[in-house]
Amino acid sequence: MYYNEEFETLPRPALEALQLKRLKTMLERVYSNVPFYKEKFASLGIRPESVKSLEDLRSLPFTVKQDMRDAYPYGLFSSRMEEIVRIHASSGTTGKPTVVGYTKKDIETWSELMARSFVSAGVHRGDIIHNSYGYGLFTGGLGAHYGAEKLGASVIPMSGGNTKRQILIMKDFGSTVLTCTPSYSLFLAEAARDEGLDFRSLSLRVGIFGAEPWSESMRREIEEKLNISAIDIYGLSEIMGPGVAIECQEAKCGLHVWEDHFIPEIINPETCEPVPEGEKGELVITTITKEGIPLVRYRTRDITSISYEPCPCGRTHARIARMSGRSDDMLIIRGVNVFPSQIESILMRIEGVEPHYLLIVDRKGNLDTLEVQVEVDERLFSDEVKHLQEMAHCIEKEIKDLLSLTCKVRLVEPKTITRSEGKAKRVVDNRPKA
Ligand code: DLL
Repeated sequence: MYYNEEFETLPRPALEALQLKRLKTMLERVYSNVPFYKEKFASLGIRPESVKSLEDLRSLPFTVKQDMRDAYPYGLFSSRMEEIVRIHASSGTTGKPTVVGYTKKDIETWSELMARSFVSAGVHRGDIIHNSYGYGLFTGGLGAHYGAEKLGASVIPMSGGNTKRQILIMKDFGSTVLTCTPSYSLFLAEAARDEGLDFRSLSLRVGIFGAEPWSESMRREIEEKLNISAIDIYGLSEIMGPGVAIECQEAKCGLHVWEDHFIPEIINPETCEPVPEGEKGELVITTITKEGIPLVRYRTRDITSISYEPCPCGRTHARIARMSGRSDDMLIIRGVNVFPSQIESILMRIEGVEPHYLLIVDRKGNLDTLEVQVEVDERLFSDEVKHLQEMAHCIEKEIKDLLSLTCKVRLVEPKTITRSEGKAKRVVDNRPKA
């Protein structure tokens, strides 16, 4: 089953011809509308018309998260603000988020790609989609929502949180599809069991999980505990949001990248040279139809491999393997993207806090936990305990305000945190590996 059979099964020569045509149009667009790209291309002596084949893409410069930060908030937009109908944002590396804008056409494209993704996962009209991705600046909630409506399924806009209510609604409304982070699905299953509810008695059939790394063993656990088929979906706000790539229910082996809208490349993150098909490297994506904020060779920092082997489902779009890590230090804790530098910038604003800290990430039950250990001025320890508690709560609140993430702050005496001789070790991640 396809949503858009013509494009999903386009023979590769036609698909590549379409990519090249769209790539050229996109390059013209950013060259005339985005000074950042005009200057970058000019400094390398490149003009949009220098790109004559898909291979020529390799001569173009990369775009990185820092470029988006430098252009904060709207500097990389390629449409006038009058054309932008939606704005989303995700974590930047320090205080400021990365901002993306969508034109009406971008929202239509995104909705279609999410609708295709739903069908690829085995979802159809008549399904009741329980959408527990967060609604808001995060792209998960609204991205899945618009795709579900485009498909013509019924969507329940649950957003995250309030687990007991989620379970009640899932049961009473007869949800057949669950969309949320993989860890939250297991949390829901556990909470349901505590309520005396067996997931097997529900109508749930399919789960579409992403926004954080997960593993094949986690898939097995989810499929067993929720009695569903679990599908991996990938995306990132910079490129669009959820629905950049998804597994098909037929093969569940690699995620099809919607190549009529995105050109994927895999590079060695150190040398930036392309790696051969099937070998692991960093995923780089060029958007070829976006209007609001098209990106040339965006370095996602996600590690995967690519395969152009035909797939039993009949889709001709390349498949990327399940994400196996990142080439930077970004953590994903309960679906929230966290850079250690963001927490550091909060800590360093607080008087009495020393520049020595450690983030301890763990998994209790099925939920990620974060403890922030930080050294504070010795004198604080001679003060009343109340002061220390107040300070810890204040830091917890600042982190919650910036990242929407609940954590535990533990203030420790100077020299408690082990010093490293080389690069400081800021993170201990005790979660099971993907
Ligand atoms: O997480 C978009 C999304 C929402 C994807 C819902 C899937 C489902 P960001 O908040 O910008 O966007 O985070 C993007 O999350 O670069 C990956 O590191 C990670 N990520 C997303 N999907 C997966 C996945 C959304 N299926 C960052 N497996 C990406 C592993 C994933 N990591």
